[in-house]
Amino acid sequence: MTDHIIDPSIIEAENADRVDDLHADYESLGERLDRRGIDIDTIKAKVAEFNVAVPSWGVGTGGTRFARFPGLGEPRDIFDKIEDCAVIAQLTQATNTVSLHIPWDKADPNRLKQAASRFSLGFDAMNSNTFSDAKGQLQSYKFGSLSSADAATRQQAIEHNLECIEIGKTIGSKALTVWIGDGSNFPGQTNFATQFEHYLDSMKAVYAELPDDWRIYTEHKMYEPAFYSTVVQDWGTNYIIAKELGDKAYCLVDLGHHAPNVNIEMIVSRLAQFGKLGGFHFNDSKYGDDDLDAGAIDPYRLFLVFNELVDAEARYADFHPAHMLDQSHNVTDPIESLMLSASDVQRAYAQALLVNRDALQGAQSANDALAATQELRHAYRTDVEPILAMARLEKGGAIDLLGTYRAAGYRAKVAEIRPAVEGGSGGIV
Ligand SMILES: [Mn+2]
Repeated sequence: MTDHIIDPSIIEAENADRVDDLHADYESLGERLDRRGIDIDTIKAKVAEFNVAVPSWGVGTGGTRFARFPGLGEPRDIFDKIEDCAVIAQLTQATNTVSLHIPWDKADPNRLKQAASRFSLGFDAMNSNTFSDAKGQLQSYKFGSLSSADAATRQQAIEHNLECIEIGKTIGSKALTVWIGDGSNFPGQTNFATQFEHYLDSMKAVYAELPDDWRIYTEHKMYEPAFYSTVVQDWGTNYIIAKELGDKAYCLVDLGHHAPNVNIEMIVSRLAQFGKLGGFHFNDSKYGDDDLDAGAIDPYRLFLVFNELVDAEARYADFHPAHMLDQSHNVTDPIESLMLSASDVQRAYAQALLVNRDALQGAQSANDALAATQELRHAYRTDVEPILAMARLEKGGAIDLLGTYRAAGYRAKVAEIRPAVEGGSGGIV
């Protein structure tokens, strides 16, 4: 029995106003796809199965290094965050797991499990934090953590990651994501080789304690908070790490962690080809690691990433990368942003499923560049919204995500019981 935060009768009433139009749109799209040899129900079934994890820190209002402007009714703790995640899952029917961040979300693991299972939510990857100092910790991470020059600091960072695994084991997580802020701000500040050696040794100590049915994801990022060099700066280094650690180690691709204009979809293809693509942190960016909503700036790039994923799905056995949103909401209601982002990730997947792979391969073999790229653009230009909405409707979600969420008045209701806060843990990772 799943508890519902939004009264299902509100969703039903909102859907009732839109259901006739949706059926007409779905039928019309179905006819057009049929002419292209595509069965709309097959696409819808795949979309319905697709899930993307919501990060616990995403439901709090984000901020920049300049300021943070709190929103109304922000979650006070992890249990409020789980309720916000339950709202997103209820309306989108596309986000059935939550990804926790330790120590931000530290609580009795049994209570965490109980709170999530009330809403039929599971837990995605655990995220460790050695990029900031937790209250009362003995060693500071100011000059690094897993790669620190100081052995005691490295040991503390290893133990923190092991604690994340322990918590994860209790709540049913199956993965640990490690992102570090380690690097340097000045040429000469650190020795690249020594620092990376320290990092690898520390990660090997963490990997040694990873349960057999777990995966460890390492996340690369080219800059920030270190501005001259970072230890895990790009996919090449990330691939080396995954190879050094072993079969349970995979690379995680955060779309915002690359230099502008980098061909991320090709990185996706390379990592998939060599069995080391672990998963994604979806977001969008204009200038750097902006953490804008997925699909907000360059939806075509998101589509091209999914084009590679659909290709890889058919090409490789046992291919199941993890999907998570990782974005920061500075000027929007985080629930609204996360709902629409989950939907936009699903949209890119649905569009990628429409690509005629045989036609594409034929054009590629014939060196017909224009026909090949037209095949992609044709799929991308198809408005798949009726497929997404129908998948939601059939699972009890909302045809119109934004309209239904606003009609339910959730934010105003929680604002009455959740006092306004300053600061908080909405961050960028
Ligand atoms: Mn990330």
